[in-house]
Amino acid sequence: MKLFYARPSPFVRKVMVLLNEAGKTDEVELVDGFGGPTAPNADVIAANPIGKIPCLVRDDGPAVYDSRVITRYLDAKFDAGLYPTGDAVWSTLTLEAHADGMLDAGILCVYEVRCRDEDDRSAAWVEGQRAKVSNGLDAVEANWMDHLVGPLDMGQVGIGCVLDYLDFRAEMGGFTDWRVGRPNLTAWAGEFLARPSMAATRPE
Ligand SMILES: N[C@@H](CCC(=O)N[C@@H](CS)C(=O)NCC(=O)O)C(=O)O
Repeated sequence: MKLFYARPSPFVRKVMVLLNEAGKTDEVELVDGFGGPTAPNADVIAANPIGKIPCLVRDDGPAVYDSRVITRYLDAKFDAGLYPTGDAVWSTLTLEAHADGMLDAGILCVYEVRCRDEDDRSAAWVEGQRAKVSNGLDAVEANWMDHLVGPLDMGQVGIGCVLDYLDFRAEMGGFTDWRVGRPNLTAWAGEFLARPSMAATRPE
């Protein structure tokens, strides 16, 4: 299998964390998939017409995307156990979607700087995206701490990827320190972000 990849991408990172947790990083060949809305990557588009990474090219079937589908696919293939069975799966999927929503908003803030000339940027629109991130983090602090300290799942991995991304792109995205006013999340992150799978995939 080949994975269109870029180390800074938090969506790619979710997939890499799962592979690390499953001990299956050798099963996937990493292929440079760097691109963006104003600099599309033709190889990525050939596999995923939306032009986004991660995109997993299977040896035995059509390409699989986006990140949530890839993680579900690899979890099933390698029996990784990062999605619970029964009704518990709905909380995991919702938290993963919640994390992805914050990442989508955060990436749009970064693209605003990377892809648009200064005169074309909208401060109000970027502020709206930052508010989605901030509201999302407040909701995690208020409602999801019991889930975060439970058995490892892709919801937790998604939140971990959000937090490191906000630090990594703090300057370009104009993100404030997510720790301020969120003591529970801060305490949880201290331990979670030190996991070997998180340390091995940190954005750089
Ligand atoms: N919903 C997608 C989002 C993926 C995404 O936004 N990837 C970014 C890199 S972090 C990308 O490929 N951007 C290129 C583009 O927007 O053209 C997923 O979960 O995989």
